[in-house]
Amino acid sequence: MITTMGRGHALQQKLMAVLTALAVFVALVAVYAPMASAAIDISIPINTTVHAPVGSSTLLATVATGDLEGQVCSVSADAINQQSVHPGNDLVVASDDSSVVLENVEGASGGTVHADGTLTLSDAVTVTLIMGPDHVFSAGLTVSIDCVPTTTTTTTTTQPIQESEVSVTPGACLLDDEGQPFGPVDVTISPDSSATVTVYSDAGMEIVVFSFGGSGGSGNVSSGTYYWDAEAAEGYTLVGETSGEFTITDCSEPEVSDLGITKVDLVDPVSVDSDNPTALITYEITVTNFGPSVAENVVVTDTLPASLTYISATPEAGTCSHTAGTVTCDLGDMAVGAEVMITVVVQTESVGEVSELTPLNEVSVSSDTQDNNQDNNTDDEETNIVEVLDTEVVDPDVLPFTGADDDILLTASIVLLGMGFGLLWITKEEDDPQLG
Ligand SMILES: [Ca+2]
Ligand SMILES: [Ca+2]
Ligand SMILES: [Ca+2]
Repeated sequence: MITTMGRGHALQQKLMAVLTALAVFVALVAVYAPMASAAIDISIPINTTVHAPVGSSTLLATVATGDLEGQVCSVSADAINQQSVHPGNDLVVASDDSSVVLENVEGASGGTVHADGTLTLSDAVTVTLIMGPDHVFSAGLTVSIDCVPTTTTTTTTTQPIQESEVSVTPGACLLDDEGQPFGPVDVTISPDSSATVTVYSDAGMEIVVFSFGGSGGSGNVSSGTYYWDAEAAEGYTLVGETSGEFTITDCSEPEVSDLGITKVDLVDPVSVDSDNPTALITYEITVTNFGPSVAENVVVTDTLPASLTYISATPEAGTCSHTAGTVTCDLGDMAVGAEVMITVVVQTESVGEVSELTPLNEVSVSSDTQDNNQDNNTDDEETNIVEVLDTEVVDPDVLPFTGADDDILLTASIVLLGMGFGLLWITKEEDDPQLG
């Protein structure tokens, strides 16, 4: 009996020790109670001795979860044994219906038992001993729980922000069956369903014309100016253009532009002579687009008269070519107000062959864009050619001077006179018989 009573007394002392440990534990709970929803470490010191049947459960500790209630924790639990060795004693760390088991926590003195798991937190976490074959638990150990809440961070940490890109592409103006202008508009959203693109007819009032989600789509709008913006879906951020504007031009009225052309010569007149039998003439041709629209595919044609020989044609923009006395220059598109100069150099005929003393050089301009003012689409230029003769000036009132010397003339006259008399003398003797 004494022994039994002694054992009973000892048991009572141990129970007191457990209660004391629990009191310390409760005090610690107050210290470690969750202060925020971030990760929390719970350290549960257990310094108690339990005698119980094999397989029985003994609650060792209860920890209030406070603000963490309802969270799903990723749990990492460790039990560090500091005292006796009693194989087979397990500790169950549990909350709600979930638990993590630390097996054989007294398997070795100074040993550490580790377990990972997930706890769905109720209002408390409990630590329960499952007694092993020694019937005794007398550990001085610490159970630490590293609880990382997963509920609130699921969407923000496991789904990185993805990129989304949109494009809005208006097509060229078309005419419907009734001749009304409209334009197709293509909207693409990549990846699918990652943004919403809205097209407005008026940016200030945001009068919505159409709106596309998904992968986008196509719509038709009448001629005019439109605005669009894009809003990324949740979990996406927009890259590239996020807003913009576009215009569908009115193609029911043809585009018009007034082109003008002028041609001038740099030197007039030009002269040729035997020393310089030909001369060069330089023309400057200027093309201007007076608007109101862009002039497309502007072409200049310079028709040289037969008396002028092509040397060169140099445009400020575009290209020029020459075939059989016709210079053709392709100037491309010309913006409103644009001006392009072409320098054309030609050669006159050779002196003595000059047939056109005032050749007329004509030039014209045209384009694919309608020009309602044709009066300024052609110009010409006359250039006087002066042929300087190399002969002396002759006065018809003055005889030509031969340059002969007076004395020579006199001598020649005397000689001729003497020869005349000589001939007369010979003739007379042949005719007079008395003398013969
Ligand atoms: Ca014109
Ligand atoms: Ca002219
Ligand atoms: Ca002239």
